[in-house]
Amino acid sequence: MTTSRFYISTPIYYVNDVPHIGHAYTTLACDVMARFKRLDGYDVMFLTGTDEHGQKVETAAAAAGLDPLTFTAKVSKNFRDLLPAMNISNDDFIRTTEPRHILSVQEIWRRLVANDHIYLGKYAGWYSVRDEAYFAENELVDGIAPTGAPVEWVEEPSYFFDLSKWQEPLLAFYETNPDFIAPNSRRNEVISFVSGGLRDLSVSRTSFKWGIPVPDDDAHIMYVWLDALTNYITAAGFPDTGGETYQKFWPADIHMVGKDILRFHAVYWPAFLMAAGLEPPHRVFAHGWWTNEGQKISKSVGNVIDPLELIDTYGLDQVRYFLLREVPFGNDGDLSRTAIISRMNNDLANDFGNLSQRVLGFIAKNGNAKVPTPGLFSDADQAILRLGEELLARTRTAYDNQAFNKALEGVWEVVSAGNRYIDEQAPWALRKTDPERMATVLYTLLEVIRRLAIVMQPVVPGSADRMLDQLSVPADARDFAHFGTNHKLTPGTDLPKPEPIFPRYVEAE
Ligand code: ME8
Repeated sequence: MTTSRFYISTPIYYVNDVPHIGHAYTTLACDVMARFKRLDGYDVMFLTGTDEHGQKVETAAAAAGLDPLTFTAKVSKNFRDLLPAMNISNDDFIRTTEPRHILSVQEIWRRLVANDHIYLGKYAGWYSVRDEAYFAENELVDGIAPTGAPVEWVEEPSYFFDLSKWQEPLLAFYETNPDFIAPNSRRNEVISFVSGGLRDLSVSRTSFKWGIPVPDDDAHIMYVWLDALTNYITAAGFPDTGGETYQKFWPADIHMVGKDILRFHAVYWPAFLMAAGLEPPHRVFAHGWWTNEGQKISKSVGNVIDPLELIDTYGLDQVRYFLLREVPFGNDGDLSRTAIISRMNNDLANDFGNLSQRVLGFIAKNGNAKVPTPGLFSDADQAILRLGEELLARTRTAYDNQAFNKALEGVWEVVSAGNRYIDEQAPWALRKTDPERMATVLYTLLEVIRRLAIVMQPVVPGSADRMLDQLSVPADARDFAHFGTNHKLTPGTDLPKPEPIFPRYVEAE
């Protein structure tokens, strides 16, 4: 049997600054997706990394008084260090200054030249260093880029990629691959942009040096987006297209990106790949942006959110849960203190945490600290067991659409049903009158909690693990192959002393 594979990537982050909530968010979404697929039996490759060339990084290095190599190594490390702090399970970390990547980008270039898609000309127009993007005169709004970034006039010899010829092939590609761009609203946006016509794209620069040299013409370095996008295929082993990794993992399943960089991924990238005779990825998913207490996040306002500080204040799994639960993935969202505390206290502490703590605490006190032995299951027991059983398939459908909030809403329906069930069945009242029935109710609840903890692993890996520890579920029985009734809890198994898993947020005095 061949295992299915799943390749997911984050954007590679510019090393001009420290990591912020935007970086943490994209990486987290990929992590949750990667963890889900691993638990579901896929062979997963999860890639993240840093984008280290271009004018923006060169300028940041100069401002820090460092040469670009020293500077990029230092800042790239900050991004790498964020990963364990957020419990990110990436399989690879790519830096665009690595030899494997330089080799790969130069090979892509050679193929574009060999296929006659690159020609030498002269660029004269506006450039935004902040966006690392070219803008036409008629795109400017009051003399600045539509993104709000300042632009500078650039006039220099440049190689061009014949993007104008790719309008029809791209539209045909979107048509035959309706799932390529998600969510759907973004797909329409891209189609309408491409339908409006495409201009050839300047793909080299001569006015600065920090980039990958154009093969056979050292006066030019490559445009940073051609360099950066190629990272996804470098990590899949390119140029060795016969290699095992390439054969297995390319084309990628999902490039996760912020909405601001969708055009590069959904227009330029498939055009470059098709022009080089390579397959485009399966899907580009554009997520929305966070505001901070209702305000746009920006360095000049000084309201940039440090993900490490957030984790310090509220806890890692709390932050992971909040970011994925609060807004439909793809929409913009607001990060507010009240909203985080409410999710933390209501959803995690009162609903989910309390369900497991009530049941495990009661068993520890009244059930010899063992998995109870159930009798016959009543209709009510069977109904809640069935809800738990159906949860995986429902969650899988949501994950297949990157609808993380929907997946979590589905989980919480079962959590609420569990809390209602325990109130209705009132095992504490059965302790004296009908201990056998009490055992059946508690066993039913433990089975529901086991299922909840298994499907929650991708979002709150640490907490779900602790919950499964408290249920004495062995480490090798926590993947989705062990979700079913065949792997239900064994009566008589010893249970450790339960500890609360999701603390309430208490305001400091
Ligand atoms: O764009 N909310 O790098 P970058 C959510 N190097 N996401 C946000 C955000 C916010 N407030 N602010 C920024 C680059 N982001 C390129 C990518 S890939 C081949 C090259 C997101 O460091 C933003 O949408 O600027 C983007 O996905 C990422 O954070 C920032 O990436």
